Amino acid sequence: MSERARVFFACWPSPGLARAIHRQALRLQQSCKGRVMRPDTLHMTLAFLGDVERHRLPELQAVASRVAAVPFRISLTRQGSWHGHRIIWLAPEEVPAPLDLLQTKLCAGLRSAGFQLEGGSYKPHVTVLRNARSAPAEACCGEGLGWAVDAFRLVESQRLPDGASYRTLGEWPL
Ligand code: 2AM
Repeated sequence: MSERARVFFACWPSPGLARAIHRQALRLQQSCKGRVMRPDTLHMTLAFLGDVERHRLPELQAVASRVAAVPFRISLTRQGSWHGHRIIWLAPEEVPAPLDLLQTKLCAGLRSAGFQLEGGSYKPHVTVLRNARSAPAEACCGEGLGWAVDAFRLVESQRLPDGASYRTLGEWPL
């Protein structure tokens, strides 16, 4: 096992919601093409750390356990693309205050523990297609997919030829 782990914090949908997001991804794939993310890999990233030395993983877990945040609901109502239409995502119309606070507190805790994070504004989203060829024709994905977020995870990403494989290193309730 390598001495470094590629890690990030994210919210993970329930299996039922992941299936509903996946169905929307399959609909989008018909026009946008690209590769559909497997239902079990769908997530909304809170903070991406990149490569971290494994002996520091307990520090990440300690930061997460100190984050005080409350559960919240979002509705994935928007769909769009980035990176020349290669990434297709679903996103909430608005960032509710508890999501903003969770992400802000987590990032502040990580930075004060000495971890480096990219700057820039937080844009919560669930990537559903990669290597797509065109943007979604509609900016709205129907009535929206409701998501009651009540936990967040620390996850290790292993990049494999047929997509990423994710391993949960810890989960914290809100
Ligand atoms: P995204 O693809 O949904 O945007 C693990 O790599 C996850 O961290 C990715 O699924 C990605 O979410 C997110 N991430 C955020 N910033 C990243 C970066 N600079 N490089 C790779 N992944 C990043």
